[in-house]
Amino acid sequence: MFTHAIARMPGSNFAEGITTANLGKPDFSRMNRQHQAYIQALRSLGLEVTVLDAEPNYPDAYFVEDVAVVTPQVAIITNPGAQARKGEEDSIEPVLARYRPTVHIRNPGTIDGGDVLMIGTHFFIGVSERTNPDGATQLGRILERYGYTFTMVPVAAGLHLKSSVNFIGEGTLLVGEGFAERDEFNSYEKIVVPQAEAYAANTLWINGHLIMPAGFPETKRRLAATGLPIIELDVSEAQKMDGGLTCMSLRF
Ligand code: CIR
Repeated sequence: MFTHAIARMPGSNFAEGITTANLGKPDFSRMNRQHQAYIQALRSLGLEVTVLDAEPNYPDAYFVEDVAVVTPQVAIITNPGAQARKGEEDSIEPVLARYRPTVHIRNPGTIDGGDVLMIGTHFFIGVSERTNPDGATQLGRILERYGYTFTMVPVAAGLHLKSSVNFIGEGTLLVGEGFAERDEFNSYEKIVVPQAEAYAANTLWINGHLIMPAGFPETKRRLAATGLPIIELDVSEAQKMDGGLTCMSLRF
C-alpha cells in the first residue's frame, strides 16, 4: 500500500525543459489543469500528497520521480544524468528526510529515478542515457545493504526504463514491444503495449488501481483483462516534455 506521494508544481517556464518529443509547444494553463487532475487522482486513491512549489531554475523539476528512489527503509537521493537537471535533488532531500534516512548517489555515478523499477524486494535498474553503470551499481550496493536484490537492464530505446516497463501487480509487467522478450523479465506475466501506443507503457499501479494516459484504446482494452479499475488522465502537456504519469510523483 502506498500512503504518501510527493509532487511539485510545474513552473511557468516548464516548456524550457528538455524534450525530444515533436508534439508541439505545451500550454501552461492546460498543464496546470492536467497536473491538478493528477494530484486529485492520487488523493482519490488514499495518498497523502505533498505538493512542493515550482523550482524556477529547473523547468523539469516537477518530474520529481527522477531525483530520488524511496524504499520503506531509506530514501536514495539521485545524481541526475542531464546537466540541466543537476541540483534538482537538493530541494527534495529535506522533504524526504521527514520520512526516511537519506543517502546519496555520487559522481561519477549518475542516475535518474525514472530508470528504477521496484517490485517487492527486487529492483530493476535501467542503464540509459541518464543512468550510467557506476550510478546503477552504487544504487544496487545501497539497496543490498537493506536486503534488496537488483538487476541492471540496458535501456536502448525510450528515455528511461519506466518509459517502457512498469509493474501492474500480481506478478505482471506492462511492457513496450522492445522489452517483451527480454530475459531479465522472464519470470513475470506480461501485457504488451503495441508499438503505436508505446507511450501508454508509462502507467501507474497504485493501491489496486491503474492510472493510465488517456487516448490509448488498445492498451486500455488489454489492461482491462486485469480486472483492476482504470483511471484515465490526459497528460498531453507532460508528454510533450518527454514525461508522464510515473515521472510526476514519488510514491511510498
Ligand atoms: C527530462 O528530459 O528529463 C524531462 N523533460 C522528462 C523527465 C521524465 N521523467 C521520467 O520519465 N521519470
